[in-house]
Amino acid sequence: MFSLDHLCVYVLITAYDFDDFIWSTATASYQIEGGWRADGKGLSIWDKFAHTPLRVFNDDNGDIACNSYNKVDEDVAILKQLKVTHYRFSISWPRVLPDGTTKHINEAGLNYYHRLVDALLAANIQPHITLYHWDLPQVLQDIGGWENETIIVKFKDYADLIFSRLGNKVKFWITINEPYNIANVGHGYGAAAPGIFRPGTLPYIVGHNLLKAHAEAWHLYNDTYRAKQKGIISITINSDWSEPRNPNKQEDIDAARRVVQFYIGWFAHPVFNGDYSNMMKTIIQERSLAAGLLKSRLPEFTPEEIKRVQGTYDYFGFNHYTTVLAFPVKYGNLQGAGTIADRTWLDSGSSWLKVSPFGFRRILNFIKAEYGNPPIIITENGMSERGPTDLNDIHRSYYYEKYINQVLKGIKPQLNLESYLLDNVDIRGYTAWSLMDNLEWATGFSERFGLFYVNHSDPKLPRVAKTSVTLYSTIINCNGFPDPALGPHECLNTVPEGT
Ligand code: GBH
Repeated sequence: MFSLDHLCVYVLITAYDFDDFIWSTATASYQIEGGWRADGKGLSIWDKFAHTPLRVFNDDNGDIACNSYNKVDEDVAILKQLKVTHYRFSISWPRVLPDGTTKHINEAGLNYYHRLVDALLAANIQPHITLYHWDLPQVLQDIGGWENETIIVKFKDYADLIFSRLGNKVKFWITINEPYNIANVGHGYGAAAPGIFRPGTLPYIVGHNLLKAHAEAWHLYNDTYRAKQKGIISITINSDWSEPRNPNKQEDIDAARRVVQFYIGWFAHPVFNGDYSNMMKTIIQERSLAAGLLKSRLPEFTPEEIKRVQGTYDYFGFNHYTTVLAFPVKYGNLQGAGTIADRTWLDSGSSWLKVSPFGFRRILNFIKAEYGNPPIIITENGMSERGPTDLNDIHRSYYYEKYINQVLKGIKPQLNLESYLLDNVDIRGYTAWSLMDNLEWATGFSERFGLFYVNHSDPKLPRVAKTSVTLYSTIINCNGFPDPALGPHECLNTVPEGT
C-alpha cells in the first residue's frame, strides 16, 4: 500500500532552496558546565536542590557535570565533528551575576562565554544562546524567585548586560527555556528546583511572571539592540502532542484538546495570539470558584499587559519529545485530563518519553494553524537511554530518523510532485537534544540524551561519539536524508526538474 512513511528518504530539503536551514544541537549550563564555585560564581537553585539529599537520583549533582567550563576546545571539536551550523547553549545567570543583580559583574564567569562564543565563531558555528535554562541565582530564590514580580526587572537587567557584552557576536537568542516546566515541575509538584510543592495557584503565578519577564527582555532587545546587533530573539516553549485515547469518544477528543491548550497554549497563546486562551480562562475560573476561591487561580493580564506580551517573538522556539493519549478525569489537575501512552510506542530511558514520531508533524501543523504560521525553530528534540553503555545507539538513530522525517514532511514543499502531500509549515531549523550525556535534572546522570557519550567515572570526562553521530552528521551534510540508492552517506543532490 502507498504510504508516505516509505517516502522518508525522498522527502528532503536541499540547499538550493533552503541554504540557511539551522542544523543544531543543544545543552544547558547546569547540565554540562560544572565549575559550580569556580572564579566567583554564585550558587543557583539547582546547586542547592542537587545538594539536598534525595532530590536527585543517586544524589548526583552538577558540581563537575561534563566540566564544560574547562573544556571549550573539546566541546567545539565535537560540534565540528557533527558539522552543525549552530550550537544552542545557556548562560548561567549566577556565574555572571553571583548576587543576581548587575551591582556585581563576575567578569571571570562572563569570560567563559566569550571564549566559547569566540571559539564557535572561529569554527563557523553560530551561537544560539538561552538566557535562562532554569538555574536561577539562589539569592533571588531567597526573596521569592519567580513568584516575586520584582524578578521581571532583574531578568531584564541581566538580559541587558548579556546583550550589551555578547550581542555584537551573537545573532540568535532565547529568553526563557520551557516556562511550562519551570512553573509546573519546579513550583507545582516540586520535582525540579526550587522544588516547591504547591500545585494549584503557584504555577500560574510563576507562569505569569515568566511571560512578563520574557516580554520585557524581548522589548529591550527590540527597542535597544536589534537595529545594531541584527539578531533574532524568542521564547522556547515545550509541549507534547495529545491525541484522544479513544478517537471515537467525544469526551476523549475534548480531553485531548484541553491537554494541548493547557500545555503549549498556556504560554504560546499569550505570546502569539494575545492573552490566555478562553478555554484556560474558563476552566480555571470555574474550577477555582467551585473550590471555594473568590477568584480564578489564573492571574489576569490588564489590556496593556496583553498588548505588551503579544507579538514578543521572532520565531516559535519549540521543544518536542513525545505524544500522549488523553482521557477525562473529574478530580485532580485543572485541565481535567489524564494521559497515557499507547502500548505499542517504543520506550526510551525516560518514563515520560515514548517514541511517537507522528505527533511531531501534527503539533507542527497545530502551531501553524493556531498561531498564525510563525517561523519555527525546533530548539530541542531527542531521546534517552538508561543502563549499560552501548555506543551503538540504534534506538537513538531510529528516533532521529523518524522524527526528523516528520519535520521534513512538515516543511515547505520542495518537490512539486509531492507538495500536495506536505504541509508547508515554516520550519527554519532543527536542534538535537543533546550534544552529550549530561545531568538530566532530577534523574541525574542515569538518563543519557547525548549524541556523545561522557563517562562520568573517568576524571578526564572524555566525549566519545555514539553511532547516532554518524547519522546526524550525514543528515546535516546532505541537508536532508542521504540517497537510498547510493549508499548510507551519499547525498541526493540532484535538483528535480521544475523546482
Ligand atoms: C527538556 O525538558 C529540557 O529543556 C532539557 O534541559 C532536558 O534535558 C531535556 O528536555 C530532556 O528531558 O516528572 O516524569 O512527570 C523536557 C521536558 C517535561 C521532561 C517534564 C521531563 C517531567 C516528567 N520535560 N518531564 S515527570
